[in-house]
Amino acid sequence: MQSWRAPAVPVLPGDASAAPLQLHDSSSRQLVDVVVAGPTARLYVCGITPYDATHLGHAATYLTFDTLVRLWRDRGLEVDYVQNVTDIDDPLLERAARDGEDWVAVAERETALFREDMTALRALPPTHYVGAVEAMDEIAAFVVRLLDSGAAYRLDEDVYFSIAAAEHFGAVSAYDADTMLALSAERGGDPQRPGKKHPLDPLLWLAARPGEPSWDSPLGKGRPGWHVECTAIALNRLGSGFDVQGGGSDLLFPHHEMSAAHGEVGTGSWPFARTYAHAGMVGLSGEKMSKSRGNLVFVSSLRAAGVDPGALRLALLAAHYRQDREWFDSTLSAGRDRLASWRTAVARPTGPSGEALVAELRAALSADLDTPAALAVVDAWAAADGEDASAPALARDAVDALLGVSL
Ligand code: 5CA
Ligand code: ZN
Repeated sequence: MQSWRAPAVPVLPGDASAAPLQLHDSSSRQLVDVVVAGPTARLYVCGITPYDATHLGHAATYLTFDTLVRLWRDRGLEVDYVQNVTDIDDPLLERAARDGEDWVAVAERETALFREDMTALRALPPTHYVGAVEAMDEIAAFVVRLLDSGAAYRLDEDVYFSIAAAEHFGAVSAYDADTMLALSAERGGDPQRPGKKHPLDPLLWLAARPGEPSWDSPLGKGRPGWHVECTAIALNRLGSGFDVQGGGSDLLFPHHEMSAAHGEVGTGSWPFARTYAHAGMVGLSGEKMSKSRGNLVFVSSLRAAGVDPGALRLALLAAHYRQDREWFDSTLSAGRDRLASWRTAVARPTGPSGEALVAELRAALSADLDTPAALAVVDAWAAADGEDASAPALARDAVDALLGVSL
């Protein structure tokens, strides 16, 4: 799939690797040093299911991983960044049927809008942007591999994965059995379906249903389950043991647990990802912002209303990514105020040391992407006086390179 246009990223002076880059790893439930072997960091971020426009929760999650990409780039690393688009799945078909639209048209329109939103927010594009439909053959081939290995089984014409076949099943989320069962039912699983070997076993291939799209494959006509989509797309581009898998916290189980289990069985190697990073949920009026609840604030609506994407970006970065949080009108106005005050500050002829600002920004962001601390560093710089004539230009570059905001 076509990705989107990359914004220019200024190169900053000084030692970008003074502090180790730390992330909270959901699997070990602790902060870990993210140590990249070699010149290229490998990142997989779960992409959208394009049945509706990008809301602020999505945007917050993608900007979290954009911050990580920017930090890696600042450290002189190349980033091999893969993001998928779940452009065939039940929610998409349901929405298209509800609105009397063609599901392909819905997916194309909403994916195009997502690209526009990401471009406006200055998110760095993935190196591989891959739709499930275009990856159909490789996903089916991966399911065949799982069947051949004995880790998958037929139920009627469908194919399921046997979680019992994955030695490390449960290690990604570290959830207990009851939690797993509850989340499976809530998040697209079918623990009640009779005939499965284990209630948690996830669908790998759904045989063609009347009136639904399906694709020819060695498995028969059908379409893939959700988790194996990400497994195949990730492994075929990044290989096993890539550096970070990212997404919102609602993906930890079952999605990331199952993707990792498929990967383990399909490749015989573990871990699938070395670190699992999850962003908290953004809510509105006390509820998770979600399409099914209908309490959405869309990036595109705010853009259409004339909101500066830089203000929106600063509003979204103002809380720590792991914090579940609420969106208020005041969140946006604080972002707007901050953007205005930073713009005023970089328009000054001189300011406090630019080198110190860069070092402090790097330190804050390297500590588990602490964007609130990073914003406070720039606030303090903007509020103080100084004699450094190169500082305003350097501050502008640093805010651009590390926070993605054009001042
Ligand atoms: N296509 C799958 C991933 S393979 C999917 O979950 N799509 S999605 O459109 O539902 O979500 C896209 C990303 O946004 C996921 O990482 C998800 O965890 C995140 N997300 C969804 N809702 C919120 C929210 N309210 N707050 C923060 N992140 C969210
Ligand atoms: Zn995914």
